[in-house]
Amino acid sequence: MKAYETTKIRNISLGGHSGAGKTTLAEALLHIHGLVERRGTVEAGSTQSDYDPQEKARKCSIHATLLPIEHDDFKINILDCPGYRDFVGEIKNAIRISEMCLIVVDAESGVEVGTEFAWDFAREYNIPIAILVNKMDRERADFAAAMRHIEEAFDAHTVAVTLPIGQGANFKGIVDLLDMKAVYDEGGKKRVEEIPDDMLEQAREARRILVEAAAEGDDELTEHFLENETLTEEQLRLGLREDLQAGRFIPVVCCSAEKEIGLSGLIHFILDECPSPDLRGGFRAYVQKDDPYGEVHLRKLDPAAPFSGFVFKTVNDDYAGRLSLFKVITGSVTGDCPIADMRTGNVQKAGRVFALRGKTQVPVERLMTGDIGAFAKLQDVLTGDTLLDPKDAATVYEPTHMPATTAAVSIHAKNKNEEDKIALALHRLLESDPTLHLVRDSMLHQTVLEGMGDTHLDVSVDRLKTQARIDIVSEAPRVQYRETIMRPAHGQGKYKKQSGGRGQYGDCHIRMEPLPRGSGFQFKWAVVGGVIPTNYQGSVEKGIRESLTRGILAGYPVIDLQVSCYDGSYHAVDSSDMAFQVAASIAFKNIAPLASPAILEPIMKVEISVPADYMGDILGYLSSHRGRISGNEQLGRRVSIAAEVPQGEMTTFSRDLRSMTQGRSIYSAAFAHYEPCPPAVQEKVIKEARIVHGEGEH
Ligand SMILES: Nc1nc2c(ncn2[C@@H]2O[C@H](COP(=O)(O)OP(=O)(O)O)[C@@H](O)[C@H]2O)c(=O)[nH]1
Ligand SMILES: [Mg+2]
Repeated sequence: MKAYETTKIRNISLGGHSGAGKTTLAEALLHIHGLVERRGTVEAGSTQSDYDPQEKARKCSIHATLLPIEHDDFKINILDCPGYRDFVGEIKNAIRISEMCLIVVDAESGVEVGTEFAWDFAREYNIPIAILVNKMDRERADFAAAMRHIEEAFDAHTVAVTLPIGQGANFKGIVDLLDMKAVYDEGGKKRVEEIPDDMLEQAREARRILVEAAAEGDDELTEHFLENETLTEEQLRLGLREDLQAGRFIPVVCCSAEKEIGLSGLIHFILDECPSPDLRGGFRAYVQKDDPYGEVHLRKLDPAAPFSGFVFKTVNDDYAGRLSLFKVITGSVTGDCPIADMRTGNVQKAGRVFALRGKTQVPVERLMTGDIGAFAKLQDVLTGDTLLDPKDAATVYEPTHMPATTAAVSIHAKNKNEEDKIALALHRLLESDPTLHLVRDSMLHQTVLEGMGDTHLDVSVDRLKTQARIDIVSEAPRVQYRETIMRPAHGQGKYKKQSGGRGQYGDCHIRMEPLPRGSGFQFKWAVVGGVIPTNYQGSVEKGIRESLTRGILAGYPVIDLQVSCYDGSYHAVDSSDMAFQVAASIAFKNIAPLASPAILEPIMKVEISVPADYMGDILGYLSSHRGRISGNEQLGRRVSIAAEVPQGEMTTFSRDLRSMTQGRSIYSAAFAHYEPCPPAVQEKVIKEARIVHGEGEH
């Protein structure tokens, strides 16, 4: 593939709800450009975009896939995104590096949850939004209704750029309002005609609205429009592009991806109105001063500057090896360039640079500013990294913001001897997915994988199984309970052994007292008159601390208490560090049961955002899961509910919430504090702990 100048590049992300037809559209665009001989389908798992075995099996997109198309003198980089919020890592990065997010909407269903978050992600990074109403061939397709729906849902001003000729089974083509022609796509051949008579009036009115909208944002254009009641073609294009970039209105086009109707109108719109990368405001980079990760500015996409790039995706599998997908932010790059990674400080030769089309590696001479491609086998490069020409070592691009994890699963090898095979596969998995986090919980003998939802974790565990080639068991993680005492108690612990040779002697009296929540542990040395020499203070404390980790009732760490040692005795010859440690732990074992030990459960602070209609269901669910509502707030059509919920009640939270709200919920959960649990829960925890610890100690 030849090198494309920045002004000839268009980067489009396809966002929107799962099932809206993004992948089908991408495939259709490849097809009409002769890039696939036979068009694949999502159902058969034969598209260029959904090439991953899991995408084929699940019949939906999991990855953002790069699919470049060459059209006339232009290169259009399509980024086909998944539609499920679980894959937010892929979606956000792809939208962020594009210059326009084309949100695909199903002509029958209108705005759905996936439409909403694609919108939010694009807005967060100031990426221009356009809407494509797809499936115009469907029986109940209604272009005007879809436009109204979008206006209402987003309180946005929409303007049609193409109009459908016929709807449903009669959908034959589109009116391209940019040049006022009727365009019929037939088997990849486009036929341009005059607008049919019965649509002329409607088309003129739509064109008038389009021109008026284009004239609005710019004084010079407004003036010209008021004088002449129209704009020149050049002014129209300029005005529309500026409006699109400023978000003043949302252009809407229509098509049937399945029937390949309306695609040339879409391409015309992309080439004319989507900003080329040099027209973008810039790419978020840290200002390099005292705090190198503080303030952020927009760095212009400047072809004259030395090379810099942003890694938005890492592929790490047996088939492709390691690929770092990146966007060129400044300058240009070839395989001969030395590359510095700003996170590690490593400098290495780029090696191979290519464009990717799905999984196919397409050789390129050079990637210019704004273009998107991949490096093969760069060492230690991760998603979010900044790659630079070492001469320009002063830029770090800001990694894309990701939401907090909302789901967790504990994993282990079915066969205990294969545990180390998981480790390597896990490492590769975590490297390729910045939205996955690993928590090793040695106390509860569990490895916990945290992610963006149950589907995300499902997919990740499946990948792990394939890569490690072993059987992996995944289950709800065990809850991190704690223990404490509810009232003071005191008593003695004595360790004495005198059977031949040197003996052992330690003796201490301790008092245990509860402390307020959040205090942790305090040790106090209150021995007077040297009944225990102070050099054994550390030994007593150590013995107590060790006992705390072993728990009282169920083996969970004991917190929020003070232990003081106030009396005891020693033996000049037999006393030792060891003997006092043992004596202290004996004391703890004797006294703790007298101090009303109790189990503490972690309470999570949860924030849930759902469409207002679901509020009643959510409140009901929370109260049946021992949740306490601390507030709710109406924000547009959604409500945000704040609550405190015991973590033990949240094992199926993500799944339940999704099914209650048809996936329209977003939530975050973070640890807040510990609280004693109700007696019934305490009993259950103690019973379960016997099983766990019996297993763990084997
Ligand atoms: N009738 C009709 N079906 C379509 C159209 N576009 C996509 N589909 C179907 O909608 C389903 C979901 O499409 P897909 O491309 O996977 O959607 P994505 O999740 O947005 O990528 C598939 O069964 C497609 O065949 C269209 O224009 N018309
Ligand atoms: Mg898809």
